[in-house]
This record gives sequence, structure tokens and C-alpha cells, in this order.
Amino acid sequence: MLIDVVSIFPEYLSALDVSLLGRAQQRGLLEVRRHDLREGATDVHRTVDDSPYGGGPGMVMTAEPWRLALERVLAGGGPAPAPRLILPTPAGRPFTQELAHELSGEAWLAFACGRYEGIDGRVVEHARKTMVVDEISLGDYVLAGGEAAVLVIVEAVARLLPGVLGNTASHEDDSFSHGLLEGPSYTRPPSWQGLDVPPVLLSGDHAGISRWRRDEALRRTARLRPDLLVGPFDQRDLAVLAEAGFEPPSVGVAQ
Ligand code: J9T
Repeated sequence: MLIDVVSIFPEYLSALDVSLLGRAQQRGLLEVRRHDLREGATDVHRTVDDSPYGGGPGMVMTAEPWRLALERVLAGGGPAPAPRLILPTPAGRPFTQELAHELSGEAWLAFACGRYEGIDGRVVEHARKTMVVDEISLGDYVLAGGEAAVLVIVEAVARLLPGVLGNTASHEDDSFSHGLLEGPSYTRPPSWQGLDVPPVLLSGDHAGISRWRRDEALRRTARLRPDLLVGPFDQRDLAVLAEAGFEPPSVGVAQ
């Protein structure tokens, strides 16, 4: 996968060169190209922002440096006629594991990191003439710029690429992959600080272990994210949920 990132702080993205993603780049599974938005600024101060039309606080990133930056991205070439362009913004669609999976199927992504009060609205409109554009939000909070959001999105997407994780099955059990939060996991020693690993995990009873893990996932999800509990539930699920104080809806009950 090829990833282009445009930012006024391209060095911010150097975190993509370490750990799992650094290794993925070294192994040729991922290529990250960084671009400085200010290369397209023409004045001596290399200005890329201006006050908003209609008034209001803050500054807006001007359109022309963005047009030039996206032209540099396209001129760099890639595995498709154009990348899918992503703008991280609190005004975007929610980023989910499902969207991460969808993006991991793209050969070429580009990210536009906004700062200040955002980017002139015509940049997205203009980009949509040649690219698929997604405005994506990490959640209901505001950051100082899109760079930290790009680190999150790229890490969530790149770990799904074939070969990036050592064990290809290791993301199949992630929280959200089964629609529930994952319960706790344990490793040696079996007893630590007076706390024992749940005995079923040491029993070798694979059906019992699966059931225990599902019970823990149901309990945690009922406690922290009841909005995710949509079923279908079997009778045992319903018993675990009832004990956790969760009132399941009357529909979606499997036998
Ligand atoms: C400047 O970008 C943001 O503030 C941002 C980006 C993505 N998701 C958010 N929740 C905020």
C-alpha cells in the first residue's frame, strides 16, 4: 500500500517509521511519502492560512497550496490513477474497524492534515473531481491538527495488510471484529500477587474456554458499551447479560 501525507509538520509523521509500521515499510509492504504543504506557498512568509469569510475566530487554510500539494501527490505516481483521499476532521464520518477494513483494500491512500479552523471548503469539492474523498472523524472531540488522527488511521489500516502482523489470525479476535469488546487475557505465571488466572483457561477445555471468553466479552460490553449489544444472543448469552443487569430487546433471540 502506498500512503501520501500532506502536512505543515511532515516530521510529525515520523512515528510511522518505527515499530510495526516501520518494519512494514522496510519489508516493502507499505510506503509512506510525506509532503510539506508550505512548498506550495508563494509569499516570503510561506503563508497557508487566512481569516474566514463571514467572520469568526481562527484561520482557514487557503485552497491553492492544497491544490498544488495534491498535484505533487498525483505527480509522484502510484498503483492507481489517483489515491483515495482522506481528510481527518471532527466533522467527518466515524472511523470504525469496518472502515479500517475497507481502506485496507485500497492500493493508494492520501491524507490531508488540516490545522487551524480547517481547510477552504472548495478543496474537497475540487478534489472530488478526480478522487474518492472521505472526511473521517475519530470521535467527538477536537484535536489541534489532523496529524495525530492520521497516525491512528494509518496504524489501524496498515496492521490489517497481509503480512504486516506476524500471525495472520491475530486481528480476527480483536475487539469489534465480533461486535463485542474483548475480555481480559492472561499469561504466565498462573498466580501473581495473590491473583490467579481463571482456572478454565488452564483446563485445556476449548469449548469451555470459548464460552468463558464470550461471557467476559458480553459482561464488559454490557458495562462499557451497551450500545454494541445487538444480538443475536443464545440462551446462555441472555443469562450472562441478565446477571450483568442488561435488559436485552425482545428481538434477535437465537436458540
Ligand atoms: C483537526 O482534526 C481534528 O481535530 C480531528 C480529526 C479527526 N477526528 C477528530 N475527532 C478530530
